[in-house]
Formats: sequence, structure tokens, C-alpha cells
Amino acid sequence: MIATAHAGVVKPASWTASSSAPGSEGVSYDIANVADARQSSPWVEGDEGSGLGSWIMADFGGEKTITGFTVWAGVWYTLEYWNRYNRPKLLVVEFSDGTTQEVTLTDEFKPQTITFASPKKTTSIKMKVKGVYTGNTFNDTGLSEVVFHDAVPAPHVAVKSYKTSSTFPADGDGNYEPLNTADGILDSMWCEGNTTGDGTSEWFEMDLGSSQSVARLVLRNGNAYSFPYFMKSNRATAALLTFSDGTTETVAVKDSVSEQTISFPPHATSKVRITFTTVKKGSEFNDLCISEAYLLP
Ligand SMILES: [Ca+2]
Ligand SMILES: [Ca+2]
Repeated sequence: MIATAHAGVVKPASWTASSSAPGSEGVSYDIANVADARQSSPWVEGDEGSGLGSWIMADFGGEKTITGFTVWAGVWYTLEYWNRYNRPKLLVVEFSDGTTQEVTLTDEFKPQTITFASPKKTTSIKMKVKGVYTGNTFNDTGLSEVVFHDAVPAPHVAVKSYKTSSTFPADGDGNYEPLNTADGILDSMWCEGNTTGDGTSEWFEMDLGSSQSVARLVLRNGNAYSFPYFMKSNRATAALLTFSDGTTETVAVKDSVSEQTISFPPHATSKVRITFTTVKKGSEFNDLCISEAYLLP
């Protein structure tokens, strides 16, 4: 099973930080950016020096049982900017009872999921930067997103693996792999990579590993980063769902940046292929993208 940020997500009631870098030209480095479901918007500390000793703190507004977290370490605006800024290497994680754990992160432009040795009851989690990987331009440390997990099973049907008709090649903004549709992040997405078409007839398939009952598809269509970006890229307006026994359902897909739940008659199936049968063209890019997609019973 793929560990996704959907699974057992605990949303903090509030966040605070030791400091934040001043924004400029409409760009903010505020602490709110670590929990806005967008990997390209970072918190950047505003302390003197490299960021050692700087911290962020999540307040859960009551006691929660936290099993770990997923972190998008560094400034994920683009890969170039990720290299420019410091990335946290060592975090001291402090719980509300005063106990601490040290977490070492790898220096990779990909989300990292940390699972605690045992689930921890706590009302808050503070993460203090104790070591950094040094950026090549700016001596400031950033974190683009943090998602906490608990042990409560998510309602989503687990996906074992994905297949696609095509996938857009990775570029300076990151990759366009289908796993991006299961991370809860609006500006990470699967985009088809057929250079001659607009995405019509392109598909991706979820392998559920075993027969599961599915009756709803939850989608964030297109590039869901923001409404202006949504308008720039192609999005789907209809899809054909194909199940492992060969049966199909035709469904309409709303041309909307908002989350939509598409219901269909229940099917017991080990695979669901979603073929996008009609596409609305964007104003700038001629590639079909899907930001989030998961199945419910
Ligand atoms: Ca963010
Ligand atoms: Ca996503």
C-alpha cells in the first residue's frame, strides 16, 4: 500500500513560528504556508544566520494521537529555488509533555514521511531546526508543507500502484507522476505526456491490490493550485471508468477547480481505469492534468 498524505490526516488548529522572512512583491513566507496544501508556497524563517534554532509549532487544540508526519523540506517553489535555500537536515520534535525526538531528513526534492517509534499523545508538536543542508544562494531555511498523521484509517480505498497511458516528463517544477493525485497537495498532479493531443483518451489506472467496493470518485480536476492556473491547463469534462471485470461507467466531470465527488453504481473491482473522454482546453498549456483523485466505497 502506498503511504499517502490522505491517510489519517490531523489538521492543527493553529501554527506559530520563531520568525518568518519578510515577504516581498506579493510573495509571503508566513507560517500559514506550511499548511495550505500547496507545495510551492513555503515558510522561510527570518532569524539571523542559517536558521539553526528556528522553529515551527502546531497546536492541535486538544489532545491527539500522532503517529508521524510528512514533510516537504526546503523551498519547493521550483527545483532551482529548492537548491538555493537551506533545507532542514535535523529536526528536534518536541511534544506537549516536554519529551523530544530527533528526526534526520534526507536531502531530496521529494516528500518524506516520518513514523514515530510509537504513537504519541500530544496537544502540540514543535519542530526545531538543529542542522541544515546549505543552499547555494540564500542562508535561510524553509519548509514548504507539513502534514500530521494519526492511526485512524482514512475512508479512501487504498491504492497499491498506478499505471498511465502517458506521463509528462519531470521538469524544474517537479514530476507529474500519478502518485501526485494521492498526496492531498493541490499543486502536485498527474499530467499526461502525449505531445500530439490535448489529453482526450489519456488514462490512469489504480490497482487496488484486491477486490474492493467502489462507488465514488473524488477529484480535483486540472491544475488546482489556483483558479488562474486552473484556467491555463487542460481539464477533463467526462470520463469512462473501466473495472477489472470489463464493465464500465460513463461519468460527467465538472469543469471546476473545487473538489468534486462523482457517484456511480457500486462495483467490486481490483482495478479502476479512468479514461478522460472529453477535455476542456486551457489558455496556455495543452496538457491534461488531474491534481487529486481517490476512490470511496
Ligand atoms: Ca505550502
Ligand atoms: Ca496532488
